[in-house]
Amino acid sequence: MFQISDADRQAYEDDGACVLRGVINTDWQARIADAIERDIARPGPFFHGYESDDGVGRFHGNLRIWQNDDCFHDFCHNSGLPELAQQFFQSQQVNLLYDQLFVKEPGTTNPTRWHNDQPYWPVRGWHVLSFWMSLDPVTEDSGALKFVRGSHKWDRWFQPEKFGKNKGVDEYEKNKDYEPMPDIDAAIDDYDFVSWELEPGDLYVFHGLTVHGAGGNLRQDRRRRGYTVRYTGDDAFYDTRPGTSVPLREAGLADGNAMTSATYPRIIGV
Ligand SMILES: O=C(O)CCC(=O)C(=O)O
Repeated sequence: MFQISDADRQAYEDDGACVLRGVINTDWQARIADAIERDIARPGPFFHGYESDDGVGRFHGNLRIWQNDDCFHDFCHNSGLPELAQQFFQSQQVNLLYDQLFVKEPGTTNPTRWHNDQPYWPVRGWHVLSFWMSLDPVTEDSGALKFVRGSHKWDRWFQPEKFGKNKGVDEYEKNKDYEPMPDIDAAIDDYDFVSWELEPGDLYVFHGLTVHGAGGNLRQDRRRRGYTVRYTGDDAFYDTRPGTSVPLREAGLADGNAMTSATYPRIIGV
């Protein structure tokens, strides 16, 4: 099993994001690449692709795809990612939150707007993270993610907004306790960022409250097939606050419940 170092865990705790190299083997990469093509050809019920900003390229988004495809199901449960999440959380239990695709085809200029994830999710608590991988090399000009260093500790909950003109589900209620995302691009020198280029097999690891975004895929020679899997640990509880993503709500859970349910299966622990 892949073992994280103390430095990895410290970077995740301090900065809200870190990178792990060479975690996902080529067999898994090939299987996920095939599963992505299946999802693009026949997306499941939570498809939320975005119109391209300028009519060029294509931005395919979809979530909870593990429930629709055996390969994603197997990967979320049996690839070693739950054990990796456990190492970051130092937790007894790990639950799957959900998985999601962000495929930017060559020449898709749509940026991924600055946001933090946990306001979109019906979860409170500290043990909430994402692993993000790409089946293609990722460079700044193909849409590498950028993270605002330390922003997970701001305890600021930014109002979810759509990532673009959408096809499919993706609408958000207003939550009066959320605040609008500041115009980070207009004050770029005021922020400290971390970002990395990735090779297939590498992972970004980031906290649910870390502010992040990405440019478009300006490359003509390369796709950016981003796939992310999110997990929770002991300190994570179902939260019915308004503003969260409707497809991520679980009718069977009440406010404050442990996450474990059909939608958020317990993978490690009892
Ligand atoms: O891949 C992207 O462009 C966005 C990814 C993202 O925001 C996330 O995984 O939370």
